[in-house]
Amino acid sequence: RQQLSQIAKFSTLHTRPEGHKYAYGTAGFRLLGSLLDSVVFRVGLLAALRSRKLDGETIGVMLTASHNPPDDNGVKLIDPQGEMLEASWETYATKFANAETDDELTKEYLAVAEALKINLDSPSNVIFARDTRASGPALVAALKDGLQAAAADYADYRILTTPQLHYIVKCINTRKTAAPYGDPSEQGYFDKLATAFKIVTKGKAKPPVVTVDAANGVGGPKIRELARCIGSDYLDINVVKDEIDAVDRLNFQCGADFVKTQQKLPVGLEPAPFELYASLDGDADRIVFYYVDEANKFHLLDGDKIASLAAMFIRDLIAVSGVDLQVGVVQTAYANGSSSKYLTDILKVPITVTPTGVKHLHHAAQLFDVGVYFEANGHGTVLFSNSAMKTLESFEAQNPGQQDAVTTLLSLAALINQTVGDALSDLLLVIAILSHKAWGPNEWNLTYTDLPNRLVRVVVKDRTAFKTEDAERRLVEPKGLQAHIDALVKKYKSGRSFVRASGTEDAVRVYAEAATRLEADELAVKVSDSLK
Ligand code: 16G
Ligand code: ZN
Repeated sequence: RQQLSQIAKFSTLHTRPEGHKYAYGTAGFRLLGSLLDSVVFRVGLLAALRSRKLDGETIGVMLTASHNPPDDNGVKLIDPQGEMLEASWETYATKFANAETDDELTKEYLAVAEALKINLDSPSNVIFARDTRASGPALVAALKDGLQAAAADYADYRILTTPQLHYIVKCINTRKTAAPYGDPSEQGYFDKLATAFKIVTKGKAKPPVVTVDAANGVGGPKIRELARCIGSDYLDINVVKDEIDAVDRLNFQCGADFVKTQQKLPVGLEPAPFELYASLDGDADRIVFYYVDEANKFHLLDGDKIASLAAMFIRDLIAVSGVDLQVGVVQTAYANGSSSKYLTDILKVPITVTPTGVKHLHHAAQLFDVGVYFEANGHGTVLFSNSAMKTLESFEAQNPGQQDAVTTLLSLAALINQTVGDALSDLLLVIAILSHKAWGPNEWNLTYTDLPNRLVRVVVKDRTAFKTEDAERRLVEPKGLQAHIDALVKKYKSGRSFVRASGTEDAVRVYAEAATRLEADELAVKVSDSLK
């Protein structure tokens, strides 16, 4: 058929480098940009099929390698409601990428179409965008070839943050429904956030000034644009590390991943005491906050602190409004023990713990009326269920206080990008809450004190030998190891430790926390030693 011969023809322009094994993981395909040409072409084919399978709903393709070094790049698919690609399709992605020859590739394409009863003549719609990496334009060309070969209709949204593309995908697919998500354009995104932010903060204390480190990535220009839409009367923001043209500075000694893993300031930043700072990652889907005190000591406000702040605020609004809704929080085993204790004992908010990885947290959060989820690394969002939205929209307030709380909750639902963690939206959420409370970063930090903790990467012979249960908190295999860890943990006040195989690197990770820095370090070392 014509499509198959087109695929075979175009594929000769995007040959697969020999000897490389590709795998579609939690972050899609991610590796050196120079090794991705054939992969991105083939992802174009798969995106076309995915859209056909879903009756022509629009699928997104994002080209980014997030917090990775500048020479890396990556590609991932976005499903119609702005979620991550359905897990069963990850296998097809991996198969396509690894097909040895053009012929094998067309066979795989046909096999998927047949297995899933996809009509190859049906409509197919795909949109895509990229971050600021130098390898981006060439990969866009490869992607277009794939989409053209598979006869898909496509639109190029050029340079966007990852969450902006998730938002636009959802807007397009909900355009004709009873609950359209928004205008499917970048301007629509800015306007939606700006309007919601102004309603939420109206009449409240002037928000704290915030300085944002944009990791020299796509977030820099976007945040400026967003701030311009909001206006300086409502938001006082400085953007630093926004040299997107200096391509080798992307994520270099700055950005959310650097700040979180090194537990220190971006290099070159000279902070004023008790002022609020934030760092984004390279595609602006993660954010962490921090400040220094009068002794110039660094204090990190990570994903756990954001989740706790958001849960507290939403819980209080629900209480004031009198609506019958339950807010819950989803965490992973990496959440600091103090945050879990604060949520459970002080806020009395239920917690679900899931394995690491955004999709697990996202799904668990969907089970609450209002589900707050954040990984400690700063990726997260808040989900309002459909029924919660209906409850809020139809609620008849008995007094102005109730009305105010309901209006704020509804505006929060618009302010928050509910498709995926979004650094820009999360930034506005945090600032809005601080403005309501008339808090600075120090007051926020004082809600609870993190337990000292240590994360160690241990290279082992075979990481697949490490099997876990109970949301990765306990080892089932190697046999006997968990009992040994339990015995070690018992010796430390507020001790907790777990071991899991990394999903992104060939190593296992050991996490330990305890009452003091010394003890947390010692526990981490002892558990690590027991793995060898
Ligand atoms: C992936 C996950 C991230 C998780 C990290 C853990 C997504 C989109 N990304 O990057 O959420 O924190 O893996 O890495 O799910 P690890 O398995 O190497 O510890
Ligand atoms: Zn990212």
